[in-house]
Amino acid sequence: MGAMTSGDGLSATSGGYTLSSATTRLPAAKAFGYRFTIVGPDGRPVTGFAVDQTKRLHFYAIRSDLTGFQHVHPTMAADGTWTAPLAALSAGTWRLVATFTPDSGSGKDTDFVLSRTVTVPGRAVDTALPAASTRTTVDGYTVTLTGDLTAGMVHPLTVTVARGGTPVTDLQPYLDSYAHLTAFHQGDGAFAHLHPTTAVTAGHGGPTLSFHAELTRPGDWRLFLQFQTAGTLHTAAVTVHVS
Ligand SMILES: [Cu+2]
Repeated sequence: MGAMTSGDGLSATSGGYTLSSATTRLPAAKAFGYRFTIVGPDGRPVTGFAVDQTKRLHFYAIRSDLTGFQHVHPTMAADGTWTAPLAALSAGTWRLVATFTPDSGSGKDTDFVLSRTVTVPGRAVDTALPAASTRTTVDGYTVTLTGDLTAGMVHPLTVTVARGGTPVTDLQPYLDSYAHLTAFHQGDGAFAHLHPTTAVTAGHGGPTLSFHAELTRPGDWRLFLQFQTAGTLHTAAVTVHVS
């Protein structure tokens, strides 16, 4: 993780680096390997990336209505061509987001967030964004958020996980953390990765996890909290309002 951030996930180019792909349409309802390169300031595909949260590149897919969240880890060929293994997408417009930190060149130590949009053909049906809440459930787990969020400032955000009213303490490490938290802004799809401040010190964690939340814009954001128990990954989604 670098000291600076370049891009808010709304542009394919930032700071001289470009998320480049020949693909603008993806097939409907069918798994797809999305191929792309990260082109550096010298015009060539970047092949050297620093590891952040155990991966050299993190990749997300989100539909324009903030449904359909996917978080995958593409593989890179020697020439710098990445392939992201996307599960089937529904018809509509999708934003594909790559986050990475070059390990050399002018972008060394900078966290980049670049994106492109793709179209999936067919009749697109939008889902209304659920109302803002401090609580959501997934797979029998209740996730509760605590923290006041103001745009453009860093705020502590605390997440508590319970099951059947009992605090959960068997969270397994996932990507060097007990939970992975990302957020997308309603309307423009701006991206934020919320960095965990709870260190992984044991084979199991919970029930309380702390994050640094820095959400750049006011409005509603859809948060996706990913955590693992007994080898299974859970993804909880909740809408939060940022003033
Ligand atoms: Cu990732």
